[in-house]
Amino acid sequence: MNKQIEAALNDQISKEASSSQYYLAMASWAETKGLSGTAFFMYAHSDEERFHMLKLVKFVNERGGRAIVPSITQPPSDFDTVQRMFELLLAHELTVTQSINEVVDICLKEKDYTTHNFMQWYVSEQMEEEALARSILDKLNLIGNEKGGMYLFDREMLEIANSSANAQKNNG
Ligand code: OFO
Repeated sequence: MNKQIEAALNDQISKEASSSQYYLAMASWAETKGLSGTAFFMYAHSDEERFHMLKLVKFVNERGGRAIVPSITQPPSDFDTVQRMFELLLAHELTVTQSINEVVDICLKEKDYTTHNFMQWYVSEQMEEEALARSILDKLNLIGNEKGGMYLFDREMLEIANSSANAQKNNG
């Protein structure tokens, strides 16, 4: 495997691992605030990021490179408000999108069309994740500080997490 591509993919492996830790910290914070639906959503999101990492690890190794398992850095443990937490989530996803785009760019420069093709899955995944984060933030803006609204929001987060888990099951 081209060394530059291998390094870029290993860097992405590290970013996906950090994303998983970050969302796990958000899940834990939400759980301690009694927001069980939001916590469930974040636990599932953390698992998804681990899956993104594993998919890259396997790809690198199968293509003759060597995937490096990154060290764990401690994410923040306090997120202040649910709104702030989702703002951070969106900001984080935007940096991940940028990083995916950089990998795609390197693939084109190095004429590695196989990795380019593989990375398209991540390009679409980022589009979906950004759209979901924006729609959740829109809901939170509508609710404002209303307590009853937050209760319904939390229940909806549970539904969103369940329906995305079912969609993934159906897509194999
Ligand atoms: Fe891996 O998709 Fe979010 O970060």
